[in-house]
Amino acid sequence: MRLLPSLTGPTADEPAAIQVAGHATSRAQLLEAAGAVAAQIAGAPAVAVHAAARLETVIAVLGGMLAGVPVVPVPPDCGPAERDHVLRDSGSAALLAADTDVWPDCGVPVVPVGASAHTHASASFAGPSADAAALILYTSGTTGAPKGVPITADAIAADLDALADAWQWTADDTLVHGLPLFHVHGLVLGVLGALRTGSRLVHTARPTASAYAAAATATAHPGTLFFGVPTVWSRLCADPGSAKALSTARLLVSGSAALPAPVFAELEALTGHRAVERYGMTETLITLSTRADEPNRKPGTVGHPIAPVVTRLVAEDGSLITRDGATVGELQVRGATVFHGYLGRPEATAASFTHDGWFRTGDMAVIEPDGTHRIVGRASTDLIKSGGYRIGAGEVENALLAHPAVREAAVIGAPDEDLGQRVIAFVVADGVTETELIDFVASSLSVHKRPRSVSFVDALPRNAMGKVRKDQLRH
Ligand code: MCA
Ligand code: AMP
Repeated sequence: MRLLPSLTGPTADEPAAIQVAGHATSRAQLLEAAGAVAAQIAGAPAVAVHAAARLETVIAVLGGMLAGVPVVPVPPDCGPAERDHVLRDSGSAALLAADTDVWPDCGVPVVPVGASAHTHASASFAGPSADAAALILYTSGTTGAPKGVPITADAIAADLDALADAWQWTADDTLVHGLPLFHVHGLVLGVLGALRTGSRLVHTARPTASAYAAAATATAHPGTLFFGVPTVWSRLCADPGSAKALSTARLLVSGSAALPAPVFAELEALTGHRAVERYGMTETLITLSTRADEPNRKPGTVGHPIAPVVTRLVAEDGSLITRDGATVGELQVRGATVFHGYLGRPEATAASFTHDGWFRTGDMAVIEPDGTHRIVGRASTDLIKSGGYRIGAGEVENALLAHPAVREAAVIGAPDEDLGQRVIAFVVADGVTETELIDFVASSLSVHKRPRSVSFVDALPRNAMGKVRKDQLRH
């Protein structure tokens, strides 16, 4: 497949080149198993994948891509409300899963995926065409249900090649991470990145400190390149014995949320590494990064735009902000890694691009005179980042309002040492407990979207127009 040349490249037969949650395979066997999947789904308009952290998920994603069918990874812990929305909205004709008993009521046929399937069919599939959607990833907005983001093979290739250059990422690396396989970080960078560069992959199932330490000290092919969200790095620092094991690594890379400066410093003290920090979005892939060949990487900076991308800062009145290292503006980006629009949402697409074609990230940033970028926060408080997950306040509010005891609901992100932000809810409700409401959200959406606390109030603070004053909500 053009996007993933390492599947048939010189090291394709290396046993155990790809390891996920303790199960190992060669790239050649991965391709064989993916070919068996592709043969079953060829011609489908889109196919969903039950994206558990297991080898079969990688096979299913590759199978869809091999067949040129857009792949829609679905969080394995998501409840019926979120799952049914994603399946319906994406037009998925089938669900690929290791376990056929999963989601028997999901409304589409479940196609089993096996790791040991053999077929010679893979050679007859060309893979995704360069400008068609290879993946459709669902991501939260400030209101409503998650939106589909179609991502082309061209955008993925451009992003991965630029990151390989920035991070000096080669086939000699062993990439280690344990991030979820339904977002850009874990799936595009963490799986397709390894398969494009030809590096080995060790996916640890969960991104725990002990699992990262074990991969760093493995006798065969110890990890050289480690990925994590800031919560992963701060939890690693809380376990100094494990953290020290990563001192033999080549590069630690942080992203998906801001890496706090004290965590950057602690990580350096324990491992000797100044982490590379990079910034991106589902809609744009990774657009900014510090570099491996820039040893004095500073905390709080996300470097320069990667090669296929340009950026600008824009003030509220639409004027351009000069790169003075002080003035904050909205970061806008354009280039080969940026998507072309949300699936079936022309209004949302129109709102997210400027009239002259720049994508409005909604993130506020500062650019130093030398072009170094710093992200200072988000324009809207209704998009919450918790443990690196993007969570829309509106989606959680709607889930709470679906409970018969809840009359009003407001959700915000509160600062949190461990998660960056934690989802907290304020409700007007009778005859229901905090735990019942948390469980209700956890079982209708993905578990990570659940409020960590629910406060019962007599009324929500509102302005004269009736809009909730979220600035007046305090935990
Ligand atoms: C707790 N659990 C519950 C409940 N309470 N389950 C059901 N109902 C409840 N009420 C259980 C869960 O089942 C699960 O159990 C466990 O609690 C999860 O705990 P939680 O505190 O939610 O999470 P965590 O395990 O501590 O997770 C921290 C984490 C995670 C590992 C850092 O947040 C994570 O993986 N984040 C990565 C997000 C990411 O990849 N984002 C990238 C987006 P059990 O353990 O048994 O399963 S892409 C992006 O942002 C861009 C492009 C970029 O720049 O990268
Ligand atoms: P998602 O669409 O889940 O990929 O989330 C994208 C959002 O994550 C961005 O709009 C930022 O708010 C945030 N983000 C990603 N990387 C960073 C970073 N290095 N620093 C600060 N925020 C980040």
